Amino acid sequence: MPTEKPAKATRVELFEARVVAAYGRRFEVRDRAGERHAARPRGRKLSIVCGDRVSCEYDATHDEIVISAVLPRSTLLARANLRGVSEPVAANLTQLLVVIATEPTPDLFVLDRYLCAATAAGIRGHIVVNKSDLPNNALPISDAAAYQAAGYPITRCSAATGLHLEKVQALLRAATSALVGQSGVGKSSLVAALAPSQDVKTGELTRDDEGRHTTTASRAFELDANSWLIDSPGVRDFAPTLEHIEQTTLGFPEIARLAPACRFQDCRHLQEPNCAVQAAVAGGRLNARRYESYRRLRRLHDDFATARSARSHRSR
Ligand SMILES: Nc1nc2c(ncn2[C@@H]2O[C@H](COP(=O)(O)OP(=O)(O)O)[C@@H](O)[C@H]2O)c(=O)[nH]1
Ligand SMILES: [Mg+2]
Ligand SMILES: [Zn+2]
Repeated sequence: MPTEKPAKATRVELFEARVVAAYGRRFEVRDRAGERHAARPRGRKLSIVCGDRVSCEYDATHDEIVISAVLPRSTLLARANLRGVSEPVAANLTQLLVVIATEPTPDLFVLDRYLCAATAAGIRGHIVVNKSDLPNNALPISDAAAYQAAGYPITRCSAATGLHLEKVQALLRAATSALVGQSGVGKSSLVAALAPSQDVKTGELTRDDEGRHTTTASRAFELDANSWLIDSPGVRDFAPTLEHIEQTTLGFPEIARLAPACRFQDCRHLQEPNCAVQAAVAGGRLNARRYESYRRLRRLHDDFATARSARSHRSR
């Protein structure tokens, strides 16, 4: 009678960790004891982003750490790629700090789209106006008033001089926040000022087209036991994924407040008669630029929907 082979001793240790850096398909995880390890995902299917909590296995045979599973996420910030397909950006955020500055000139439409993405993901959106030491105001009073009326708080600060950094610090307490925005607005400078004990420079640095240094990866920094700050690479443009967004208001809080007074429940607030949103724009009660931003996002949404249905027809 053949004797059963003894099970081969596979020394695999399991542990939980947080993803603190993501470079494409390479990751860095931080375990409960605070140690950082390089890790690779098991298989191609796992979608992993900065901020994720993951189960890891230490494979002693190959002396490597493998991410075997992603634990359930409380929130997921996503963006739409050029085809309108959703791509995850960061997980488990409670707050999105969209940074603008005098330099580079703010694109308020990009700011709006970030704020919509935050709303769609159930994350608090907050505007940070950095480089407030410079003479030009990055956010004119009328625009600032429109954001405040919509319900987005604004904090003006300077990473360079330290002006009002204590306000930003208070904002970050007991939150998992991400800094997003155009390249060069000062996101990495803010992280360096707010998390001085951490080596912010450890992020991979490359030069962009204009020869400036930019971080190529998203990195999470632990501020204290329950406060995390994620620095993300600069972007030229950002489109929110529109799959989870509220269809009649696209994540604009001030439009959501007006929409119940529209004649049609599914009013798109474009040409429809008896539309409370169009009436508010005409009456000066809704900021015209924010409304234009809504119309542009609506157009993008429709373009994505058309492209999606064309693709599904072709694949049939
Ligand atoms: N005047 C001024 N310059 C700043 C401030 N914060 C950052 N900068 C500069 O803006 C440039 C871009 O900063 P960086 O942190 O790399 O921006 P990021 O691309 O958003 O991460 C650097 O030259 C910084 O020194 C600020 O508060 N005031
Ligand atoms: Mg940076
Ligand atoms: Zn309407």
